[in-house]
Amino acid sequence: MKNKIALVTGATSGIGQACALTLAKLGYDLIVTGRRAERLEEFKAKLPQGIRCLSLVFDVRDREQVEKILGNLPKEWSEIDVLINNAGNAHGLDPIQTGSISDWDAMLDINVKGLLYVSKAIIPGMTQRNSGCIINIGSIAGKEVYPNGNVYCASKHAVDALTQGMRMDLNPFGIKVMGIHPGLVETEFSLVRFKGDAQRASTVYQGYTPLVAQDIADIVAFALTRPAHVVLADLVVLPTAQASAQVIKKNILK
Ligand code: NDP
Ligand code: 8X3
Repeated sequence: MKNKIALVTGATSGIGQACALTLAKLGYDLIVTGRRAERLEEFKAKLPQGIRCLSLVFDVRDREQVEKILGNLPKEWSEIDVLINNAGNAHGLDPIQTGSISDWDAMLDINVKGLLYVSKAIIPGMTQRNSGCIINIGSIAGKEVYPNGNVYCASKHAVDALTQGMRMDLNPFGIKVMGIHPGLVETEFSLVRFKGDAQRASTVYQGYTPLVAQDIADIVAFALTRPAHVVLADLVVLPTAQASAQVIKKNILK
């Protein structure tokens, strides 16, 4: 019997890569995507034997590319069972009055429109087959707003709304739609947010134990191994030290 197929966007690092590897260990064949081709090649070398992997290099912002690549998958890769919409980032952490429009464009184009473009390419196959599962990686920033988080929070609130909307519209087709909303996870996320400033990025995770990407991957694996009649619809996952977007119990180093 052939393996199920999972497509994971943003599998070049962090949560996406951990999810992809964990799904491979569960026996899924993988389609992994991202802009950094070499990272995807390195990733393939980590896969268990017998797992097939197709890597696709594109920017989720590029609607034409998304349609061309995902609309013309080789036949043996065309029946996608699981879509993990993970690709995304924050760009900047600035008050609305001084924020950069190109950062705003990046967050809305990647986190919201990119997720829509990918979903639009994959959902028709799922509705035709009356089966499938979509997991959208949202954020605590999609449940709360915090100072200077303005547009990133708006983009993740949009992901939350789209997750709920997808669940309703895809309900007649028996397609599971799940929203997983992490709090602070130590990945390349803050490095991207602070434009390569490693010093500033590392301070985000100091003084407490943040989540790691594998914590989210374990939850994705749990969600995907529930029986057919169970959907883990909406889940906020925080490090124990975090009570809300801004309430974090930190050890003050003297
Ligand atoms: P990383 O920066 O480690 O990973 C981001 C991934 O998204 C990379 O694989 C990157 O690939 C991909 N990506 C970014 N922009 C694009 C693009 N334009 N086109 C295609 N792929 C893109 O961060 P995380 O793993 O932490 O983030 C993954 C998701 O989790 C994001 O949606 C993020 O918002 C969310 N999240 C993260 C939290 C955290 O604290 N880390 C908490 C809550 C949610 P490449 O650069 O190769 O294109
Ligand atoms: C990432 C977590 O708190 O930086 O979505 O917004 S946070």
